[in-house]
Amino acid sequence: MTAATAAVKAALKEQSIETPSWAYGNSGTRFKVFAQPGVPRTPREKLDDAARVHAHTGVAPTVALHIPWDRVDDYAALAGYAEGLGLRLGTINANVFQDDDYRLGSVCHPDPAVRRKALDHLLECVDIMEATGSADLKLWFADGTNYPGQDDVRARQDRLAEALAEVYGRLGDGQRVLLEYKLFEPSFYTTDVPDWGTAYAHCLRLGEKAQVVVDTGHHAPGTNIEFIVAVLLREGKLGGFDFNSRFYADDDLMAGAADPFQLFRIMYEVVRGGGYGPRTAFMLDQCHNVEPKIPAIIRSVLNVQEATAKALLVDREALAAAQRDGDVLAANAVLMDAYSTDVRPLLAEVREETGLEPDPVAAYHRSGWAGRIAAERRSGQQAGWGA
Ligand code: AOS
Ligand code: ZN
Ligand code: ZN
Repeated sequence: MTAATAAVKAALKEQSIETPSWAYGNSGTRFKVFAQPGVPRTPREKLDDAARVHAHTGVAPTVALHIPWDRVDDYAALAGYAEGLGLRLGTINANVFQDDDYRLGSVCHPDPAVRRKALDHLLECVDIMEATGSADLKLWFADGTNYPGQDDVRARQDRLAEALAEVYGRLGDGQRVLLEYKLFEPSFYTTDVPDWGTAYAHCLRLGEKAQVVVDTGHHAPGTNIEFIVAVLLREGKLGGFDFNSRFYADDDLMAGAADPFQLFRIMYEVVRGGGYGPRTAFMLDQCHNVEPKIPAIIRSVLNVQEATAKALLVDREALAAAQRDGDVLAANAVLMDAYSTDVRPLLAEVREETGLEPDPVAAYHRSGWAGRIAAERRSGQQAGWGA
C-alpha cells in the first residue's frame, strides 16, 4: 500500500454521514404516501433502524431529528437510548411549516403573534439541543409569497433577520445555526431564503456561529453547486450539506443516484477547500417513497462515501502542475482519472480493516432485520409525514 492510499483510507475511516430520522418513516408525494411494512412507529424505532445503517456502513453514527415529528417527553433519555445503540443525536431540524397558523409564513409572517409562535418553537429547539447534546440547529423556512404584492418582500427580510438574531443570541458555545436555502416551493413567487447569497448575507450579519447549508436539490437546473461550495468554504461559511438527488426540483431521491459526477465534483471542492472534517455536517435529506428505506439509506451513504473516496484520490500535485502549465486537457484528465477509478475494492478493504463486512447492502439483507421489523411493528401508527 502506498503512503497516498494509506492516507485516503485513514481519511475515509474518519468520515461521518448523518442520516435523517424522517427518511426511515413513510413518505410520498402530494398524490400518495405508500406505507411500507416494518416502518418505525416511534423515534426510538427510527434510531433502531439508523443503528442498522451504521452497523453495516460504519460511517453513519449520527441521526438528525425533526421537531415536532420526533417529539418525546425526555430528550436526554432519547440521547441515552441512541448511545446504547452506538449512535448520537445530530442536527435538530425545526419545523415551522406544518401548522395552519403558518399559511402566510412563520418567522416572516405579517402577524407578530404568528412570528412569536414560530420563534418560540425555534428557541424550544435550542433547548432540545442542550438535552440531546446536538451542536447544530438547521433552519429551513417554507416562508414566501405566491403573488406580487401579497406582502412586503423587504419587510419579510427584516422579520427574518430579527428572528434569526434572537435564535443566534440563545446559542451556547460550540452550537451553530445552519441556514438552508431553497429556490422555490411551497411558495412560488418569492421565497424568503431562496439562494445561497441570501442565506450568506443573513449568516454574515449574525456572526461566526451562523453558517449556510447546501441542500443539493434546492437549485435551478444547471446551477454549478460545487462553485457555491468553493465560495462558501473560502468565506468560512459552509456549515454542511443536505445530500439528495434531483431530476427536476426538490425530488429528495437517493444522494448520488441522479448525478454521481456532480457529487464527486462537490466532494472534490470540499476536500480541496479544507472542508472535509467535523466542522462540515454531511447530512442526507431524502425520502424513500417507492424503494425499501433502510437499504436505500445504506446505498445513499455508500454513494457519498464513494464520491468522497474519488475526491480524496485526486492527484492534487499533478492537477496543480497541469493548471500551472495551462494544460487544460491534462488538468481535466487528472480529475477524470480519479472519478473513473472503481473505489469499491478500496472501500471494501476499509470496511474489512474496521471489522465490517465488505458489502453493506448484502450484509443488511442477510441480517434478517427487514423481516424482523415487518413482523414486530404491526400495531400502532407508523411514523410519516406530519406524524
Ligand atoms: C425542505 O425542502 C428542506 O430540504 C428541509 O431540509 C426539510 O426540513 C427536510 O426536507 C425535512 O422536511
Ligand atoms: Zn434539506
Ligand atoms: Zn428540500
